[in-house]
Amino acid sequence: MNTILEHIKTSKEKSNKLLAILLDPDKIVIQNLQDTISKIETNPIDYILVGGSKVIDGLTDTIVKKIKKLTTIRIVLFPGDFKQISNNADALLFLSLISGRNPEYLIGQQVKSVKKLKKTSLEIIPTGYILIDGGVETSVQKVSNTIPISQSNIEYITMTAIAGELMGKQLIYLEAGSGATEAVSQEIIKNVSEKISVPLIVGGGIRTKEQLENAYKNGADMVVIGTAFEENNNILTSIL
Ligand code: 1GP
Repeated sequence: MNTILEHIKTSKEKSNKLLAILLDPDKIVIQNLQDTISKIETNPIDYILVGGSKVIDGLTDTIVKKIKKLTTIRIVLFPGDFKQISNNADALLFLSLISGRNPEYLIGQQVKSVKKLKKTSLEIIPTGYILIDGGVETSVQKVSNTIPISQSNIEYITMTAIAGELMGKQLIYLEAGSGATEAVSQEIIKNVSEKISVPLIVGGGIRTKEQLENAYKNGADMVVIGTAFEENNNILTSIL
């Protein structure tokens, strides 16, 4: 099987747009997990992302193991903290919050994860994570103690993405924050996607078919949906 990064890159070359569902271990109702996963499986979902800003120790690993038993869809960790790294997933978005100026989330958490990563077979994908103002103060902003970039500052967002690519990031993730009231604008997605050559992930506040299609049309290679699915497990049928 291709690595996940190879699959994302090949999909980009072929303009096959990808969709990932984000499950936050902190918000999952374990008793409903089987039903949640079957709702994901009946739709063309490429990846399950698992992660959250505040997750109690050990819970991510427990949830990942349970999801693995229920589906063959590959699991990609999207950790808010190095303690969320689970060897039972398939890959790790090795995030660096390049929009922020907090060294802890630029390099500190990554250093803390090394002991674990040295012993793992997880596919590690260097990802430049860019937090953009999504209209509300999101958990990422609070936990990382960083300031999101204003949606009006397109040039700065684009330069941040380019700098990320030049630093060797294999993916760029434009994040409006979970539960954002304002998703990343079409203009931002278009500008960034035109200026970088690595695949572009977009997430935060995407709830409708129109938003999803617009993100794809403007150059998102993969979209991540969390809150909308969490609030209504049947939403995918109306979005896709
Ligand atoms: C959050 O980008 C993801 O990190 C998904 O955001 O929960 O708003 O869909 P939502």
